[in-house]
Amino acid sequence: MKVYLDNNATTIVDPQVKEVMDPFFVEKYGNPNSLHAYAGETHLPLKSAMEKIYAGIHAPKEDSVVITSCATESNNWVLKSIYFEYILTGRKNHIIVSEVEHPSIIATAKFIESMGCRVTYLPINSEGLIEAQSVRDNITPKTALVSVMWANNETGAIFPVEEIGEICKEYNVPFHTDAVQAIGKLPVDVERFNVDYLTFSAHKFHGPKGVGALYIKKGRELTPLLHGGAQMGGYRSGTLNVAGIIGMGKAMEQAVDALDYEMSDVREMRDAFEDALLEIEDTFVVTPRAKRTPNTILISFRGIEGESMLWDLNRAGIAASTGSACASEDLEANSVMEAIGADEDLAHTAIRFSLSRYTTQEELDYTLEVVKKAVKRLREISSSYAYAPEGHNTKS
Ligand code: C6P
Repeated sequence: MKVYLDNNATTIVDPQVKEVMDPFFVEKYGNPNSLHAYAGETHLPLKSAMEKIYAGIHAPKEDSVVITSCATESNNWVLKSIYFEYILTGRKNHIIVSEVEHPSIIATAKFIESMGCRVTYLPINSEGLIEAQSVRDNITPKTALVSVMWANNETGAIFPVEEIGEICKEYNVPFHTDAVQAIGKLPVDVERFNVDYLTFSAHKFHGPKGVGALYIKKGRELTPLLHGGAQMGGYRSGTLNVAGIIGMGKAMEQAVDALDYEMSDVREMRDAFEDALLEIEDTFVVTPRAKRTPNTILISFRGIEGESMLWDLNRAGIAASTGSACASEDLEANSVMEAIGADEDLAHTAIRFSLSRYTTQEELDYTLEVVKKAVKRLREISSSYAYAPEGHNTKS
């Protein structure tokens, strides 16, 4: 059996998404900016895709949604533009981010920090959550941006974007949120949440890879990312990724349609699976369920290196991760576990299971059995875990 439980890293492309993209490779391959019929046949499908994307995040028509190549690009763009617009010009000197943002924010923040910007990294509490008050406490008249993710990719923790949006509005500080892990899992509404910039990426909600986006509220201008032929309103020049945009539009429409299923059925399956995992002795989950996206579990099995568990799972055909896919190869401790101050042993034991609307009960039942066997086997050979088969195990 093959089971895919790494949906926070990427998702299967929905077959209907692939179907709407297909004609735009070999049949309808015109450049939308040309002046002939090949171009013309891309115009309506592109318009309709963009309408679906706007509707999915409740973006008013007068605002901009610029299609990028991925969320990493969108995140880099916001922070570097803020640097160009505010820091370099000396108008402001400070930004605020959370300490558990995706590396595309953290590494960019560190880069602009090295160029003279002051950066506040907001800590998470013991439940892996940010307190909105910490944003208020750190805003100064020189703050040029607050960037706090909508939901964390490792724990699924949902951050208080509504309150943060309110605070930023009160102080007139631009608010950016990385909503990569929120689209299709939580209701996303840029107006209600007072968001100025919002990042997302199609491959996290059953769309194609290589297509991301940045929402920009009217009046919150950004430095163009790519100067050139003035596509995408002059923000990001370059021939449009026609098939990708059309795929993202369809994926967004489906994400909106499937939201109730995700928030009820996927959540129920996740909760039952998590209950069963927690029956295994010495297992820990950091963030309370009600404060998490419906599909995510970050769980620690004391005494078991995350990578060893992944090895056993992989041999049984199950795909999971030890955290963020882009940090999985370095064998470092899970970054969120470290940030909450988990002890060194526990920080190395985290496994992330992330479900999707394609996950079945049968797959979860099978995974549970494999996990139980792996825990038994790995604890028997663990040097940091004293294992007693009768259940009298003691913590190291
Ligand atoms: N997180 C994970 O395993 P790209 O690939 O550039 O479209 O997305 C980057 C990105 C940005 N923000 C968040 C919150 C993300 O979760 C990701 C991707 C994957 O958690 C791969 S590292």
